[in-house]
Amino acid sequence: MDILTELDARGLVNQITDQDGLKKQLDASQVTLYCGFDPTGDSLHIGHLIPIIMLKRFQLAGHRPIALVGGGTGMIGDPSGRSAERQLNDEAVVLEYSESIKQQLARILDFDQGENAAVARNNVEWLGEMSIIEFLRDAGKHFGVNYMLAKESVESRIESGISFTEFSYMILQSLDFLKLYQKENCTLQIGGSDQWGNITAGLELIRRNAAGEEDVDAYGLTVPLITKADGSKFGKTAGGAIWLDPEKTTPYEFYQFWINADDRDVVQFLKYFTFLSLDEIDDLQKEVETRPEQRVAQRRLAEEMTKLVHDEQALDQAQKITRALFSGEIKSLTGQEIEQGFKDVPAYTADQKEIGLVELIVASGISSSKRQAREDIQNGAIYINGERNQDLNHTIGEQDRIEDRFTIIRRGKKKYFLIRFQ
Ligand code: 485
Repeated sequence: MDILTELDARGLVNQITDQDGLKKQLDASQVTLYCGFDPTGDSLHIGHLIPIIMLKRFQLAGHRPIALVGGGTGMIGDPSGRSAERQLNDEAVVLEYSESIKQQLARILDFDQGENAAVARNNVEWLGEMSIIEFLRDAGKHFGVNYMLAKESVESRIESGISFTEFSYMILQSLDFLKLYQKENCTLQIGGSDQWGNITAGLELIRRNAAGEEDVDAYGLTVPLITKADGSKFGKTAGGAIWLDPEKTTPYEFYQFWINADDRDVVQFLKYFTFLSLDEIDDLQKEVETRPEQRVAQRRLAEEMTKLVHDEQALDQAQKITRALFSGEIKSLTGQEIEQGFKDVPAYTADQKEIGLVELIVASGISSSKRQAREDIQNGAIYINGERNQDLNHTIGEQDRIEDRFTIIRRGKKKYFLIRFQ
C-alpha cells in the first residue's frame, strides 16, 4: 500500500492541495517534507503527536522529514486557531523552549539514522537575520492585503482585533517553506487543519518566486482535528493537558490517559497514533466488539504510545504501578513509582516521624473527626500500604514508611492518600 493510501485508510488526511500530483511525486522519488513547531511552551503535548508521527510515517516509507522548530516564528505568534492575541515571550525564554522541544522531537524522530535521517532546523537561522527592508520588499510584495485578510486566521480576528505582528505571521511561515524548498528541496509541508492557510500561503510564495517555472511541484497536507465520541476536547483531562515531558505528565499518567480511551474512540486512535498494521487494528476492533470489558485495544494503545513517547522501562513502570493500584499491593512500589502513581491523590506532609494512626488520619483529612477515625479503623476501612489495620493504638513508624519517605493510606475500596515524611 502506498503511503497516501495508507494515510487515507487511517483517516489521517484532512486536505491535500493536489492529491494526484503529490502521489506521483511520492511514487517517483524520495520526498523531503516538513512540519513546524513553535516554542510557545517548554513542552509539546499530545495535540502535537499526530504530525510528529506523520513525519515518522513518511520517514518509514523512505522519505526525508524535517522537523522545524520555530525559534523565529515563536517570537511573533501564530494567530491560526486562536481567538485572542498571544502574549509575547522573551527571547531567552523562546530559546529555552526551542531547545527542549527539539529534544522531544529527537526522541521520537530519528535524527541520525543514515539515508533518510530526520533533519532538525530552526527558522531563527534565516528569519533572525532578515532585515525589515528585505522582508517588506522580497516577501511582503507578494502578499496582497486582501488575500491575507481572507485567511481564516485573520478573518476570524477582524472583529476582536489582531496586531500587525500576528497579521504578518503567515508571511514568515511562507518564507520558511520557500527557504526549505530552495535549500533542501522540500516539497511538502504538513500540519494540523488550522495550518491550511499558512501552508497554502507558502505555496503561493513559492510559485511567485519560481517565475517561469510552469508548475511548482510543492504540496500541502493537513491532518484532521481529533474528535471524541463524547464531544469533549481531545488531550485535556481534569488535570490539564497531557504533555510529552515526563516531568509534567508522568509516564504513568500518560499510560493512564490512553488506557482510559472510550470504546468508541480507541480504534480510531490506534489508526491515528500507532504503527500497528490495519490488519492488527482490525483484530483489536473485534476485541472491542466482543469483549469490551477486557480493554485489550486500550491496553495495546497505551503500550504503544508509552513506548513511543517514553521508553520500554517507563512502560514497565507504568504497568507495575497500574497493577499495584488495582490490586492494592502497594509495598512492591519504589519511592519514585509512588510519586508517579500518587501524583494526583490528596497528600499530607507529616512533620514528626512517629505519629498515631488515629491522629494521622484526622490531621490529614482522611477521616473527619477522631470519632470517625476510630470507627473507620474498627470497621476495617483503613489500609496502610495496602494492608488493613484495625489497631486503634497503632503508631505509624519506620516499618510503615516506604523508602523512609512515604506511607500510603487507603480508606475504603479506593480512596488513596499519600503521607510524606520529611
Ligand atoms: O514554517 C513553520 C513555522 C512555524 C510553524 C509551522 C511552520 C508552527 C505553526 N505555525 C504552529 O503554530 N503550529 C502549532 C504549534 O506549533 O503548536 C501546532 C498546530 C497544529 C499542528 C502542530 O503545531 O496548531 O495544527 O500543526 C504540529
